[in-house]
Amino acid sequence: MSIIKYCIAAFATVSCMVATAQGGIVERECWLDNNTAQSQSLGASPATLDISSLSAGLHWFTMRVKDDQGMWSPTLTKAFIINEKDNSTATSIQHREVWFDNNVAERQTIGVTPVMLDISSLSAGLHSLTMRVQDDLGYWSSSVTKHFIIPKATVEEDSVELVRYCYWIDDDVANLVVGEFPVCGKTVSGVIDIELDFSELSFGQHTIYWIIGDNKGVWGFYTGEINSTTFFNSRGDVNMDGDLSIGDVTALIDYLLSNDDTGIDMVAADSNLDGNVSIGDVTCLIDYLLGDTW
Ligand SMILES: [Ca+2]
Ligand SMILES: [Ca+2]
Repeated sequence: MSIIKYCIAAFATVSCMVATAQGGIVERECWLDNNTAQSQSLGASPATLDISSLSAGLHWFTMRVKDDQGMWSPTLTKAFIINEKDNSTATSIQHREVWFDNNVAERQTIGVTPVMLDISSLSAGLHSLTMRVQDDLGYWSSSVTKHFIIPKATVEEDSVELVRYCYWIDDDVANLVVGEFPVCGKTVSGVIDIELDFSELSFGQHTIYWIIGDNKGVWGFYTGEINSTTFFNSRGDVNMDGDLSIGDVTALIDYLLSNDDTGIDMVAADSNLDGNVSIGDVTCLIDYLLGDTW
């Protein structure tokens, strides 16, 4: 219902703008789900609209106004979703799963935290770790993903310590990111846990480049080379078909209504990167499809 209130508020804004420009609004009408045959007249805003007969799912609200010159405004359409009633009474976590590098097929069941994960088989480079939990009603949580880098070398000079890193994506060297290691030392073997900012990265294939800096002020000391890893940013590819389309919006809405994640990439579904899969991700996905930017 709050979406409707938002639509009405937008309607009030449009009404005000038109009224200012043209001298007054004399008629207002709206309709649902592109059904112009059943358009309804509205009173002056704020107005209320009865949506009690609508089923759960995605719906569309469209409105327009007419000024005292007889001119109709352009229509304004907003999407909204009516959820199934949530009768959840979950009380505890029953299962926990993790997987590396979006490889959901090889996910592992883990026990109560803290747990140790074997990463000895992972190659040097960029990796991701994703986790989710299931409650006692059988519902899975949204997945949470962290990225990390496994370095590939050690240094031999005793007085040198590796203290910092920098990385950039594709050819965007101008916006490279520099940070310091949480733990410094002669070697950085193991995992470097770094918060990588992919929030504005477009859908598709990218390459991340990184170098390591030592306490002598030298970058790339230990190998003298720039490291790189090519990866695919699948953010928003909810149905996992390798493309970003309206089909992903549909798949996301189906998941929100059914809570069935079969065939759903829960990591990619969190398109607004807030750690949850919700209606907000639908909006974010539609905005990206329309504007080609996150
Ligand atoms: Ca897709
Ligand atoms: Ca989200």
